Amino acid sequence: MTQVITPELRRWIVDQVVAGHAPETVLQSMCTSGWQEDVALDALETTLAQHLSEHGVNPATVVPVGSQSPRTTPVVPEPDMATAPSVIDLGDRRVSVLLTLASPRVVVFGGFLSDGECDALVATAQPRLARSLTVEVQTGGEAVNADRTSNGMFFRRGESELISNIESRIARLLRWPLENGEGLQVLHYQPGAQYKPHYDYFDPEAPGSATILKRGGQRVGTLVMYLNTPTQGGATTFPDVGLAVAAQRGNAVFFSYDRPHPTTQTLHGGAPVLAGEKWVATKWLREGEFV
Ligand code: PD2
Ligand code: ZN
Repeated sequence: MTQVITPELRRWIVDQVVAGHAPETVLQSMCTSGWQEDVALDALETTLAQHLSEHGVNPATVVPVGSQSPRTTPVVPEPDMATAPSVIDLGDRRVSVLLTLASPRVVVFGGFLSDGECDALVATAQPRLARSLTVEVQTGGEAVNADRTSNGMFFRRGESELISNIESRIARLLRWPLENGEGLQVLHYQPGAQYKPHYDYFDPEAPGSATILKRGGQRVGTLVMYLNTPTQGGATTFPDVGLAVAAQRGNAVFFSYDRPHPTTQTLHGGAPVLAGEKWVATKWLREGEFV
């Protein structure tokens, strides 16, 4: 039977990729819903090549679906800073670039979330909060940690339209597949609460890391989004370089680490909240698909 590539299918393919799904994932979905693999692959490649050329990208520079290298996507999550933009247009939102640092790689964004999104995240997270756990690299499990005196919860990836919209925006901003993201975590800090300096990657030498790394490999990037503005304190700090990013509602701080090593200088913490409260949402990005 001949399978026909309709304009609707082409539009669906573009929508999936624009939403941040990896082309390999789109191919998989098409095969699962009955498309012959060679027809699906052809539809995917011709549709994406046409879409890219319409947007000024030379398709010859883009890696075929399924091939490993060379790649045009960055090796770690990274916004497109090629033109040193002051504003990045993500389609549904224009995000400003407030600060960039080369090493450690840190970028601070303004207006990443709307006030409505911040309020909706807090309201949905509040009834599901529990004392924050940290991943225990010794055992591969999770445990209460005295260095982290916040309450938290995880949303499942794509669990609501609100979460999907934010996850898709993160994928577009950081040019990293949506599937490589862990579920969004919301943290609530009361006065005196803090998150002492730590690294977000998993220590490869620790006995529990092998279990953790099975779910998508190492973490390679973090986006901390501020859902409110604490009255005093609560900055995200990078002690190796003396940087403190003030928590301001709607803004976000991104940092990446291309190796699980302190030489990335990505030691960072949440400074104690001195007055008021602090709400953040964190998205951790893995090397591969987080399952
Ligand atoms: O809340 C913060 O500022 C913060 C600081 C350090 C959050 C995280 N790490 C994290 O969620 O990993
Ligand atoms: Zn952290």
